[in-house]
Amino acid sequence: MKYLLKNILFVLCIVAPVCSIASADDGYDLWMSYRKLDDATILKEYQQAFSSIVIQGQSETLGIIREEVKKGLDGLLGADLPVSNILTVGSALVIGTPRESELIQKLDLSDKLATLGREGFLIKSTKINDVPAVVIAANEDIGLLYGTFHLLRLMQTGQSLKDIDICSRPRIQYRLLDHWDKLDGSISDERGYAGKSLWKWDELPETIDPRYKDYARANASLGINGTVINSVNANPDILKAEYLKKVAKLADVFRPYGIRVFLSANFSSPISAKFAHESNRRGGIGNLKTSDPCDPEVRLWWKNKVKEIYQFIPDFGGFLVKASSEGMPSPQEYNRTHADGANMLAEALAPYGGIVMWRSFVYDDSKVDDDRAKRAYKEFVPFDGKFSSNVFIQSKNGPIDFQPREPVNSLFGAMPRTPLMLELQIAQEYLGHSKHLVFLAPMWKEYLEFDTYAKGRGSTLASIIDGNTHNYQMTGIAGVANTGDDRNWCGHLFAQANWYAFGRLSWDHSLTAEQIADEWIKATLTSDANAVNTIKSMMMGSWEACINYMTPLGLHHIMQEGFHYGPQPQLDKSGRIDWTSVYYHRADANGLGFDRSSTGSNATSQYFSPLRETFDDVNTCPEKYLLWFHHVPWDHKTESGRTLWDELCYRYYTGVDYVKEMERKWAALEKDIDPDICLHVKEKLATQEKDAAIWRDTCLGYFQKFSNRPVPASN
Ligand code: GCW
Repeated sequence: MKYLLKNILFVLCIVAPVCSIASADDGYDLWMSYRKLDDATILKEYQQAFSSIVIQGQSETLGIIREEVKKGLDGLLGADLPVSNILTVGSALVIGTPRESELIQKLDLSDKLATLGREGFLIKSTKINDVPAVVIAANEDIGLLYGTFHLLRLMQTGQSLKDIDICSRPRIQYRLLDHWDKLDGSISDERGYAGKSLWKWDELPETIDPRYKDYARANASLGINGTVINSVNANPDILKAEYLKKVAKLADVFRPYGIRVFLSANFSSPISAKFAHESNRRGGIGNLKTSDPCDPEVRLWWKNKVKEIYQFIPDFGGFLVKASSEGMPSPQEYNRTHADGANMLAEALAPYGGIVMWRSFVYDDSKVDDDRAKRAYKEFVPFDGKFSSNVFIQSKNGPIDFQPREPVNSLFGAMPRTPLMLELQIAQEYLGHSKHLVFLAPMWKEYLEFDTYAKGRGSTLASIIDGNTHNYQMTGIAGVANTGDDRNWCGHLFAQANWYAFGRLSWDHSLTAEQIADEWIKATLTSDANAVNTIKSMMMGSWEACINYMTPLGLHHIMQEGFHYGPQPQLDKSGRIDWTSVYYHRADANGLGFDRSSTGSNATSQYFSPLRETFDDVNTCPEKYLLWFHHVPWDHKTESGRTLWDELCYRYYTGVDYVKEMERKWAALEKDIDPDICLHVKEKLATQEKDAAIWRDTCLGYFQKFSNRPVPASN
């Protein structure tokens, strides 16, 4: 008996892990696992609507569509649907362009298609030869791919397709992921929190990791159409032929998914290594002594380099450039301007249809202004209208640096003759890395809906970057990627939702954060209505909670230096003040906050009226920006009636309490969620709770030294 028991235990030990591996969800499939739908009514509707799939035409993209639609419908419906190019009896999903598909041509959709551009699509229920059909039509195959993913999304979220009739096209033209990946394969010191780079430079160009295709597929499912594959702190080696060959292989994989490759370029690339400056961010792969953009040899170097790139990558997208920032080389070193530098590159790229994305994230030159928040505006606004037509100025959402909350960068609206491209950060550099659950869609919506008043009421950030306010001829948005080679791509399962949200908003910034959360949860985790609502409620308040336990009421940049994770409100041992927490929070016996009003740095004057006045007056400044724009006395009465000090304490406690609440909510979902995912998130939340309490206690403990008022034990 004892022997038998021992054997049973042995078998259990062997078998149990095997079973759990087989059934485990490791997060690799992202929002595309296509689990069978469990709502019987909707399942029946779909099963009746689709007894076959008909796709006419041949191309690599159509091949991908065949694969995707088969995988998606088979998975969601638990079926094995035939895919062919002939319409038979029953009911069908018919996908095609009028050019390749006579079935689509017959429907005469030309009026609608004329409004959809190259990437748009329509989905419509109709009849073809008396056969009931749902049709996905577009002008180009890439539109069909986007339409296919959209149909699958509608089905994943259980929406009825009866009488469906929708048209969709992106509101923004360039929708990019910016990777801050280094050529040695690391991202960790470039704000990557999910392992190493996806790009295996040492294996390329010979070996093509299958994951490249999955990466492209995930992006295409959201409508992302470009990727900058290397860090803005660009290693000039990326432009050497040996790397271009590798990049070309990635571009080949991404192309049929509608994704173009872009590269970050180091401004001093033309310089010979022997003349390069000391710092490792300085260039040197050419044979010149200078990278002066007005030097004919330098201009020729770039023209030749660009020509070479297009020989490897015929649809190369262009360059992203970080200059005059954090030690990166720049035209200003030769007394040239941002426009001189950007236009030189633009001229080389223009014949091939390439663009330049020149970043406005500059703060190296202390002569410009003492207040870092004012620098981009001061350096770029005078050059409005001076950039070539294929140059974007790419600007971070806020004036400082991807903080938990900032007002919108005053540059937006102030450059009517220069297309501004918005740069968001999907990676949570200042929002708990991949350890904290922080859903960023509400944050991005707050920025997108921020009214700059550039041309009167309604000049929202969204309407600036989609070209409506100033009639920009090019429009663009970029998100700093949060991907890495972790099995689940993003480190935290919930960080996938931020990749998802960025993609969805870049296609249509009018979507609500709730809708995006709802889609992501249903596609990724569960369709159980109660569970969906609970998870949504966790996600929707998670950003505000993070602000509360890190930087409430407009505080900013009080994170650990360098690492940007935990709190560090105090100076480090060096006693240096510039760009430290002390510079930003300015706590003293009188109060807290950075006076950027007209009595201080006057950054408020960079905004349009009436924002300028609203921000300038401590009594009308929105409380969320209070300490961003004002140095506020500890006893100042806030909207709640509490003093500044009491409100600060209240916010820090509220933030931590929210995390505890998320833990409670998550624990109650055990039966609805895959066990591995359940445990993974549970552990992350425990870390978040611990961290949030550290933030609260460190910051309140430190500020108390100035406020001299008691910290309560709880709210
Ligand atoms: O936020 C800061 C980061 C740097 C980054 C820089 C930038 C890529 O701390 O790591 O460098 O911004 O955006 O250029």
